[in-house]
Amino acid sequence: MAKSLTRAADSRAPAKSRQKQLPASRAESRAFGEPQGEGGETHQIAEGDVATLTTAQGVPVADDQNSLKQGERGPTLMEDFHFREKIFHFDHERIPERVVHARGFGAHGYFELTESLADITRADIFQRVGERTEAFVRFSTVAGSKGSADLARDVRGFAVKLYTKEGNWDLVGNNIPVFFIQDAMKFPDLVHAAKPEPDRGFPQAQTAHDNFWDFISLTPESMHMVMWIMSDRTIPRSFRFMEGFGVHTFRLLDEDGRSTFVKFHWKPKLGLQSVAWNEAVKINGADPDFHRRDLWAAIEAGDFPEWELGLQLFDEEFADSFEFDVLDSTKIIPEELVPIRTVGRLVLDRRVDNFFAETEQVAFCTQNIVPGIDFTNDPLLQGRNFSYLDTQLKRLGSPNFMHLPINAPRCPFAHFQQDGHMAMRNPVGRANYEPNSWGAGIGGPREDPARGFKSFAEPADGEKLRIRPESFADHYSQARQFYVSQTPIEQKHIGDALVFELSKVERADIRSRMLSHLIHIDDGLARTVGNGLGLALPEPAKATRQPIGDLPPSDALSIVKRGPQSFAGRKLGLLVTDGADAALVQALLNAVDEAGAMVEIVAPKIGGATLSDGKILGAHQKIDGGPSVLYDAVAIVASEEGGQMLAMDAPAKDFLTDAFAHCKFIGLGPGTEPLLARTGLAADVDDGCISLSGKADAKAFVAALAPLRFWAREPLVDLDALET
Ligand code: HDE
Repeated sequence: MAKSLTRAADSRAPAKSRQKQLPASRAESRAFGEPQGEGGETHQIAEGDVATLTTAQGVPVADDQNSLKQGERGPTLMEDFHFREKIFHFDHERIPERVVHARGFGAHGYFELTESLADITRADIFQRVGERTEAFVRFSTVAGSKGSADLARDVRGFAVKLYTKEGNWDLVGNNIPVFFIQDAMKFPDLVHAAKPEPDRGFPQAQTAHDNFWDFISLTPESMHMVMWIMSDRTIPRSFRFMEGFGVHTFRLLDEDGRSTFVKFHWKPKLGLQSVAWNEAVKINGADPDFHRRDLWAAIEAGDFPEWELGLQLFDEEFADSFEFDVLDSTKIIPEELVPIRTVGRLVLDRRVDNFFAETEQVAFCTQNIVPGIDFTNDPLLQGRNFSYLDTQLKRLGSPNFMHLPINAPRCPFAHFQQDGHMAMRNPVGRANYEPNSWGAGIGGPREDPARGFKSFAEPADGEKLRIRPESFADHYSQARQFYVSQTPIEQKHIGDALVFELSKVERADIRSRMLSHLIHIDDGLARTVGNGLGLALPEPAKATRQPIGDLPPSDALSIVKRGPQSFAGRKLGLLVTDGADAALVQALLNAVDEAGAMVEIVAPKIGGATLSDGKILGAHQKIDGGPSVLYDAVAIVASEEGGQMLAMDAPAKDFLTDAFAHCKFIGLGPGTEPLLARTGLAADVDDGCISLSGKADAKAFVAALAPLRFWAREPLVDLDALET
C-alpha cells in the first residue's frame, strides 16, 4: 500500500498510539509532569493508566467543571484556590513574541561530521568523522506576527543550535546569504519599515507597502538583498527545500590560534524549490500553516529532512584580493570563486513534543560560539552579538533562560552564576566565588587555559569613528550578478514581484526612486518594471561607486538550475470520484511511493470514493479543503458520471485551472473531458498535461514530474509576460 494511506491513518491515530512510533528511548522517557521530587524521579503513566488531575501544588482535584460558590446560584468564593490558580496561570500564558522572526517552527535532529577539519579548527564538533551532535533547528519568517501565514513573501530564518561537547554553538542564519543593511545601527529602522505601519497597524506580514519601499529606496546598500527577496527564494515550497546561510564571515581557529575565514552553507538534499506568487497567496488562505504542517508531516512519515553543511574556506590573502569586503554582509563570495567543501550533514528526525516549551522558548544567540570558532569584525555580526542576549531576557523574562531544557547545554557545565528569577539549578558547594581556597569538590570549578575559549588575537588599532568603510561602497554589482545568473523565468518572476510590490505603494515618487536604482542593476529589468508600473524611467540614482558591470553569472544563485532531480519529497494531489479506475489509482499510488514522494487523495466527500473495484479509498481532503495549490503536481481520475459532476463543481474547476495557471504537471485520467471543456482548457492542453489512460501510464507520469513545473506554459497564462 502506498505511504500516503498509512500516513493518513497515522495522522488521525490517537496520541497514545502515535507515541509508540517515537524512538524507544524517547517513548520510555516520556513522563507526566516531569521532573518531580528532589531526585528528579518522575511519575510515569503506564499504558492504560489515567492520572489524577491535580493543582500545580499536587493537590488532587475533585471537580474541575464548577467554581466554588456560596449557594447554588450565589457568588464565587475567593477561597477557591483551584479556580484562582487555574485562571492566574492562564492569564500569564503569553510571553512577548520575538520582535522579529516571531512566526517559526522547530524540530530536533543531529549533525554528523563526514569530513574532519582537525587541521583547520580545534572546534570539537569538527574533529571526529561519523560523530553525531544533537541539534535543534528553528525556521521562521521575519516580519509577520506569531499568528501570520506561512507563505508571506519574506526571508526565512534558519537558526541552528548545536549542542556540542564544548558548549552550545548557535548558527543563526537565513535562507538568503546576504542582508539588507551593513551596520546593525540600521536594524531597528529596517524592521520598523517592514512591520505594519505604526498609525494603522497594517499590513501584516507584507513588504508591499509604502514604508518598506520608502526605506529601501533610500538605502542603496539593500539593492543586492532586494534582488534576492524579489526572487522566488522568499516563497519557498517548504523549509525542506531551502538553503541556509550563516551570512557573515566567521573564523575557524586551530590549536595554535591560526585563523581561516569561513562562510557556512546548508544545502538541502532534496534540491531547491519554490512556489508561484499567485499560488502563495492562495496557500495562505487554504492552509496558513503550510510550512509547519509540511515539516511535521515529513518527520512523522519518516522522510527526515536533510541538509549538507558546506564551508567556504579562505585566507587573508584571498580576502585582500577579493573585489568586495568579506566583512560586508551585503555581499556573497561566489561558489565558483571559493568552492564549497562539504563536511557534514544535518538531519531533522524528531518533531517537538510541545511547541511552546521547545520552539517558542528556544533562545538563539549569535554570541554562542565554541572554542575553535570566532567572530569577525562584520559590523552587523558585532551588533547582533549584543542584541540576541538582550532580547532573550526581555522575551523569556529571566537571566536563567538557559536553565530551560531546550536551551541547556548537553555537555557538563559549571560556574558561579546564581539566583535570579526561576533559578532551577544553583551551584552547589561552599564557595560561590573565585579565587577561593576551598579545594576540590566544594571549591567549585576552575578555569582551564588549555581547553578554554580563546579569541583570535586580531590586532586592533585606530581612531574611534562613525563611518562606513569605502570598501563597502559598491551596492549594485552583485545585485546585477544575481539577476544575470537567473534563468529567464526566474528573471521574469523578479520583475513581476517588483511590479506587484511597488503597485501597492501609494506614493509615485517612491516607486520612481526604486526604478532609479534598478537602472544600475539591469536596464531590461528597469524597463520591464517601469512598463509594469506605467512609469517613465527616471534619472539613475547617484551611485557611491561605479558598479562593475561584468561579474560572471553564478549558477549556484538560481533555484531552477539547482532544482531537484526527482519527485522525491514532494506531494501529488490525486482527485478521484466514485467509480474511478481502481487499477490506475493503485498504479499511481505505487509509482509515487517508489519515487519517495507522497500522495493526498482528494474526493468530493471526506469519506472517500468507491472505486471501480468496489473498494472504498479513504480521502485526505474534501475537494473544497484540498485545492491544487497544496500540491506539487496533480492528477484527476474520474468515472464518466463522476467527471460530469466535477465539471459543475466550482472547487473542482479551480483545482484544474489553478494547477494549469501555476504551471503544474497535470495527469489527465479518464473522465476529465467534461472538466476540461467546462474550464475552457480543452484547447490549451500542452506537454505538461499528461494523459493517464490506464495503469501502464502511471510510472512515466511520475518520472515526468521531476522538473516540478512546466515553465514553458507561463508566458501563455500570465498577462505580465505580454508586457515584457
Ligand atoms: Fe536577527 N534577531 N538580527 N538576523 N535573527 C533576532 O533574536 C538582529 C540578522 C535571525 O528562530 C532576534 O531571538 C539584529 C541577520 C534569525 O529564534 C533579535 C540584526 C540574520 C532569528 C535579532 C539582525 C538574522 C533572528 C529577535 C542586525 C541572518 C530567529 C528574536 C544586526 C544571518 C531566531 C530573537 C529564532 C532573531 C536581532 C540581523 C537571523 C532581536 C540586531 C543578518 C534566524 O535579537
